[in-house]
Amino acid sequence: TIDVTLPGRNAGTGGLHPVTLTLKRVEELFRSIGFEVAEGPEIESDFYNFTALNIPEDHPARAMHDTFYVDEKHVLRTHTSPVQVHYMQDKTPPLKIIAPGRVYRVDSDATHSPMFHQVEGLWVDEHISFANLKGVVQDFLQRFFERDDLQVRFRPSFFPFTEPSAEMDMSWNGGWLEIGGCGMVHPEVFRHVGIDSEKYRGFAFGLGVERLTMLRYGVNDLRLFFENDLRFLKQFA
Ligand code: TYR
Repeated sequence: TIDVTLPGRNAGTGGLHPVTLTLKRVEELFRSIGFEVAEGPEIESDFYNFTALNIPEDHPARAMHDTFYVDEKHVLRTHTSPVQVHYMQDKTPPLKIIAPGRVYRVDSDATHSPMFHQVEGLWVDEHISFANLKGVVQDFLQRFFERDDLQVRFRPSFFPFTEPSAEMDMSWNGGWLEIGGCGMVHPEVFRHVGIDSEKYRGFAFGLGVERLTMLRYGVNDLRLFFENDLRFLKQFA
């Protein structure tokens, strides 16, 4: 017989993965200052992942990327920067986007995973300068970590698709931590997508999403995000 008066069993509700929580927060913060969210494919042609970003065949920067090849002409994207290329091909400036998503590299240890997430940023308009880049990144990080005193530091660096290029550090526990790369969009990238580099300039940046998540929640091993251990995941739900 069935006792219809018995209380029902609890249906277990799921929770969101900490990386998903970070992505949602990043999108919300950038949306609030006028950025749109763009997406691109995870399997890219060589052209979008490299060539259009001013990384021609035989360029040493290709070796740095530890690329997973799908076939001779296609790769698992090694960064979210190819979304810049798709977006600039499809639209006309002004452009103001972030592009969050999965990226892949042949790499695996406590601080590297073969699949991880980046958020790309791109703002192209007639009078965009490096000062805008600094302002946007600092404002974002201060709001993301809810710390008005958070400082950002830009160190000269090199990326083929930006000139000048910089690495971004933020102040953390009395020291500095690297959180991504950035720079002013290289004229050669504009040329590949048919944007007039005499008229327009832009900045771009790429941030590591797992990195932001580890800092925000005090997680010290990247692998925890991908082991699907409920004892770990339940702490964020
Ligand atoms: N794509 C670079 C990487 O994955 C990060 C980056 C992104 C650097 C945009 C500069 C830039 O403008 O290492």
